[in-house]
Amino acid sequence: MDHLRPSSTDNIDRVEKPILAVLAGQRVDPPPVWLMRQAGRYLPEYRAIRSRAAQFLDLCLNPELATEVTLQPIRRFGLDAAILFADILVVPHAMGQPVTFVAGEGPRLDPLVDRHAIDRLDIGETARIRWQPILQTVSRVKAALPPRVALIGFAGAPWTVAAYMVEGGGSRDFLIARRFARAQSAAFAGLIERLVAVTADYLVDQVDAGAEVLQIFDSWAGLLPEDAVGDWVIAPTRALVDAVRQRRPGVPIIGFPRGAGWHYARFLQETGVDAVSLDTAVPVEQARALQSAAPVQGNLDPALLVTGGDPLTRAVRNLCAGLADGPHIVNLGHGVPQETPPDHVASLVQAVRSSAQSRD
Ligand code: 1CP
Repeated sequence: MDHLRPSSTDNIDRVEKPILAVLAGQRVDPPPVWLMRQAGRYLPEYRAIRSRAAQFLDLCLNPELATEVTLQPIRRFGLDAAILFADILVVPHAMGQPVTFVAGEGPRLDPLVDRHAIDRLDIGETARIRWQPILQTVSRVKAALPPRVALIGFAGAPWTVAAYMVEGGGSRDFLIARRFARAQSAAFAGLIERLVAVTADYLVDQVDAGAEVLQIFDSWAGLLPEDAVGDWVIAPTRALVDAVRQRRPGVPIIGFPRGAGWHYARFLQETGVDAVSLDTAVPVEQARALQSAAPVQGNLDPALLVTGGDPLTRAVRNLCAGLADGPHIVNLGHGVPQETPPDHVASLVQAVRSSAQSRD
């Protein structure tokens, strides 16, 4: 299998950073590890910093504090990647849609109700100015990271961000957004098109500031049936990947179409992402099949991280053994739960590092 061979174009960075080696198609043993939502409320040092910003977005837009919380899990656990501390809802904020985070309830946005509201959104330079502080965070983190640790930039995928923008906040089923996409499909297509353009600018700016890998979070891909997955998940992600590649070729892009189930293989094939992040529900056989086409990331059950102990250690060993024949980055199937005892993250990392496969 071609992708398992080290490529002759590997540069020094790739040799030094295990995650970049995996994303270039190499098998690394033991595999590199980082966790979605590795910074956050489960860490006491995060809570101490969080209390210094009134609004959650103020924290995201404060380069000094955001740099500190990005680095906290790296210092504590020695993970292989840092992920920029920000939020997918920075993009609606940059487009001029008011976004607030209500304690204990999650995000609130002034919902987009029709085509006029969508036409009024800021794109281009006006939006770019609003995310400048995030880029300062990226460069500060980059300068502070140990040489083996890669810096991951990210954005929400057009569908997931559009869902929050139309719904006006989080939801279990995003019925308002799904109904809007069906009933006003031309207006919704206009929103998606703007999000592709703005998100491409945002990701390119992150690369220029120092991001070495990009991840696109499509947290609500799993709510859609086949036709809508094609229209709102796959086509816009492909357009986004193409736009970023055209401008900054060579930066690996990880797609995370959470809940995509049967559509994972099609997503990988049609979007052109370099790697896929797998949610908890993907069986190991399917993960291995995907792995023959591209590196995979995932997919431990976040509940095991709360549980800890033998069940966690065993699951880590099984995962590492199950995906040891190809390129694999260890991660969760979704974010670190707030209830996680920090020591359990340390145990997870320890279990990964002691998982090297004996191959006789
Ligand atoms: O202090 C707090 O309580 C705020 C909680 C919090 C945090 C720590 C939010 C609000 N966002 C974040 C950071 C965040 N969000 C990161 C930082 C980097 C890291 O992983 O350590 C990232 C990558 C995100 C991405 C994000 N935000 C997603 C995609 C991933 C996923 O979890 O599915 C989504 C859907 C959001 C929206 C969002 N932001 C915050 C919350 C509570 C939510 C979910 C809202 C909901 O739907 O109910």
